[in-house]
Amino acid sequence: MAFPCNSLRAFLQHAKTNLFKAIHEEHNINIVVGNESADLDSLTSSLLYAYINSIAPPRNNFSPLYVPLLNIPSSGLRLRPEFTAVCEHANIPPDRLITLDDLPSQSMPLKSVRWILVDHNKLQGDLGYRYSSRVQGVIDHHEEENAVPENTDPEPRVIEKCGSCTSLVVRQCKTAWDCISSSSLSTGAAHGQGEVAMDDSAVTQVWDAQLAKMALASILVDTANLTAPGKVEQVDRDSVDYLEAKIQMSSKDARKWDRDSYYKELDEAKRDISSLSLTEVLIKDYKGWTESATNLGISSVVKPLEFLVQKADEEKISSFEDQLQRFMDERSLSIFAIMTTSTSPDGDFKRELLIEANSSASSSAIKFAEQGASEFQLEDVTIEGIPTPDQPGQHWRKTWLQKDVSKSRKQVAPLLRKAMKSTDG
Ligand SMILES: [Mn+2]
Repeated sequence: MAFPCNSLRAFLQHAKTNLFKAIHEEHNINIVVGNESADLDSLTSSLLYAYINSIAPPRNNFSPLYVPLLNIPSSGLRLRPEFTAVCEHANIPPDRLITLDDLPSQSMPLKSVRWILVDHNKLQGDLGYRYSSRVQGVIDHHEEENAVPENTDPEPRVIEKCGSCTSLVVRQCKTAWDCISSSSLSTGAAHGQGEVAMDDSAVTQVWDAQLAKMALASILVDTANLTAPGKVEQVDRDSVDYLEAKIQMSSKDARKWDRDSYYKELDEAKRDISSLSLTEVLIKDYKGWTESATNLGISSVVKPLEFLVQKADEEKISSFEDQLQRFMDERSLSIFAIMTTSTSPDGDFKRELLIEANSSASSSAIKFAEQGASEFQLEDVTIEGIPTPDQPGQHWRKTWLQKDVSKSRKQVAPLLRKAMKSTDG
């Protein structure tokens, strides 16, 4: 049965309970999962999609239960202070978010499950190994991997370039969301939810505003408040308009709503990584791939390389170089890249790229460097504390300033993976 209209907070409790039941009683369930970097976009895309579809499931659904899953263990929540900020605005206790720790152990995989991918279009890692054949639906803004079947009916199959995947989820869910809002207003579905000071319509509008603020968080962060060059598409603008209109409908929220200060608050929360160790900074926004039996990892970091070297110095455990090598060894990586973003005090946005390759993969890294030099406008740069060895055939490392700041991991990862494929054998 569909979930009756209620708050996001109540929905998460319902979803967690039903996931638990599905594991132990083996009834059908849909899991809506974001990518393994588990950034804001993955969080909000999966929450929004699961919430709307649980209340208004499509016809011929596999199950009316949609569980939003974060593709990290719960220990990873601590590394994402921006989640705490968003959860507060959406009135969700962060410990109610559903993570990999809530899935059954490897020895007893879920049997009656369909997966819907948001913010990626190929299940990677352990989930991919176990559940790739159960994927039925995708909404994503990364490069097409041709891993999801052509026909995903009744779930969508949308892969389209834009700033934030959440914008595509908003467009997809608009009609259902409007139906939910108007029918709960007319039937008084919100009655008796403990918010005695407000009438039913005001309660529904507050729930809508909380959901809208949650969804807006990642669109604003991913598009730098709709200003990022080369990233913002019409669907991002339309979705922001739509969500802001939802906030305006709740008089309680409309009074306090200020998009610029909301964006600033989230951006600051996201950049506050001072309490994290170097390894935690590298794990915080990390993605991995396997090409031709070789592992690649890319960490996105919101501070410059200089900050990371300093972090290693302060920790006094081992040098930056040694910590990188350990990070690679622990993940069996042959190539590891760090992509940084930062803004100077004068407001200049800067991107850096570091690539580190073991001797077995150095030819792939060199190939990427040749092709990427013009594509990303890479300019050699020397960073104090990061030596660049240049014995041929040995361990390989290079640091660049990436002058084309419009290109992110979405563009760098495919070229690196291509270089790894083409140097195979
Ligand atoms: Mn995304």
